[in-house]
Amino acid sequence: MDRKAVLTLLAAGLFSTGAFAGEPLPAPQIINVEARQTVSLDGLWKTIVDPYENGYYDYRRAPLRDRSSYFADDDFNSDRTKLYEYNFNTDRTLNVPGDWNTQRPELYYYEGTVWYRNRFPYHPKENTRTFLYFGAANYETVAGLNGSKIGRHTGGYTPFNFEVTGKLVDGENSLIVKVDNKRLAEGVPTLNSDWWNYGGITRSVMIVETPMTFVRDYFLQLKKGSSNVAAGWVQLDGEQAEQDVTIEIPELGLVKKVRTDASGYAGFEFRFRPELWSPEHPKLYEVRIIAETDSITDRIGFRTIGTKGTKILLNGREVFCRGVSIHEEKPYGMGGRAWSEEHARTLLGWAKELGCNFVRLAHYPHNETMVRVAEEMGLMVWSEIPVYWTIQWENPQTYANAEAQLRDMITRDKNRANVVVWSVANETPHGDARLKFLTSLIGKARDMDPTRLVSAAMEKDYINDSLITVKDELAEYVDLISFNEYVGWYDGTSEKCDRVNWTFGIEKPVFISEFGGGAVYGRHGDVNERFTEEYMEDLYERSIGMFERMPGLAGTTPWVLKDFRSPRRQMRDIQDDYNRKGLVSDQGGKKKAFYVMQRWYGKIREKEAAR
Ligand code: GCB
Repeated sequence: MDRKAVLTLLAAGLFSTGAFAGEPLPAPQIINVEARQTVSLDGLWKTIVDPYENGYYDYRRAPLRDRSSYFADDDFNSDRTKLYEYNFNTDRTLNVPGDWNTQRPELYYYEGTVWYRNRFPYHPKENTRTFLYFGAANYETVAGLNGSKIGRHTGGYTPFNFEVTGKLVDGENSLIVKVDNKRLAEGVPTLNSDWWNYGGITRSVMIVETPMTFVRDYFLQLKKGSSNVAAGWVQLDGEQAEQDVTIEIPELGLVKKVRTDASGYAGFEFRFRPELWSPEHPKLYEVRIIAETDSITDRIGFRTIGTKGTKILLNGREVFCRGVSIHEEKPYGMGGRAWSEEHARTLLGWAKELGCNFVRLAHYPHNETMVRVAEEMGLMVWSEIPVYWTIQWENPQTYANAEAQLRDMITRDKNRANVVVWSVANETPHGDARLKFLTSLIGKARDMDPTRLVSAAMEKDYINDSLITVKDELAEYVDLISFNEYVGWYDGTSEKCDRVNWTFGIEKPVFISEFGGGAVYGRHGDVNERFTEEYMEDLYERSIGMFERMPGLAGTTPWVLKDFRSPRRQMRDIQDDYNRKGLVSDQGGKKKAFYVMQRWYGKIREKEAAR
């Protein structure tokens, strides 16, 4: 079956991207939900740990009917003559949002199904549509409401919403969510990665209430190449598709009127003179989108991003991306997936302290708060999907899954001025099937959003012992020659940085998406001894020396801001399940290399200011 046929089936909900089939797919994503009328379902949920999926399949492994499955949310106490082998009421709780691995010691390595239940009161309102919105749940989710399944979603890091209009009852409602984080060969990411496979409902859950026809989505950014023309569109959802819609930016006295068509869509362009968003001046404007039946407010910034030769241009001026890579993990040894504003402010605060104007949010879309806080703090963002290492390049379902994650990432964050790079992959192996897969994703990203740069973290290749390049065929299709470098850690020892040189065949900005090495905070020793702060410090110093000889270098995002959990890192007393390449330890201690990087970024900033 070709890709188009699969996508058609997917769109029709007839094809499963994951382990489950038959349940409806989510409704199109509603953006900017925080600005809407919502009912939070966060808090303590009852849970059942179900490694054999007893609540979903019968003993012949056939899916159970809803009324016999755990979606029924039966209450043993209501009829003790009936045979039940589960009871949410007497089982234990987990916090939502939150990964399960760090909430209960026996779930530390757990990969499988956990059932979540929330019984909550609700009073349906007249003329109101309701959606059940998940910020994210890792990896495969099936949700059921008041005894019946309502839908399924695949992918651990993007938001999804099911329409539940007419399905919420007046009074107590039962919401059951089956979350399964089993790694899958055909999954995105696939079986192996270098981060913890945190399972669970890892981001907030809410009921979103909207008018019968509402503003589901909109795009408003500067038109590519222009600093005084905005281009965008609005998309209404509902029966009253044709409406007058006004876009207002009160601070600029701007009012633009459009009329949506029979599909609820209207494109627009207008001239204006906004103050531009930049790391030094992260200006955001209140924007109102007012339809006849609905209105929504956002805070939006305007800036241009582009490249010219080997330079990255922000608002038409050359900028060096002083970045750092970040995993979405809580700071200060709290453990687990980060999700709150406080987590975001701490992690991004460290990036600011390092001297950053840029962060690479690796290796999957982070929570929306992270992106919004970064925008407010003046940090440009590289955002990526978990197409990592060895995805099944030939599998059309894997492609459809990756593309859906890309679509949902772009849908959610396309109005954020700080997002400047969409990245489609990390360290993927050369080959025809992979090239086809990734160029299709690049095409999709450019179709959805022509205003930003598109890239992927590639790998380096040796021309000879002392000359390195990037030979990846993908370099032709992306805007940046970005690659993970690692001379002196996976490739020789630190001194090698002094001996090698770089050359690039294509004239594009060079971007080091990763480099670095590991050290245990407070572990001291000889510069040649791995895992000491001295080795790491020396490696950073020599890497910087090498970067200063690198033609066309336009940015770096060292690996990584903070030590993060990974089951690949097994050496006791040194790694203890942590990747130790953090500039900051898991407990928040700054390693010597942090200050090396901080000094270098300080120098670059001074040079730029003097220009
Ligand atoms: C890489 C990967 C990153 C790993 C890192 C490492 O190249 O992109 O996910 O964590 O190396 O520490 O090995």
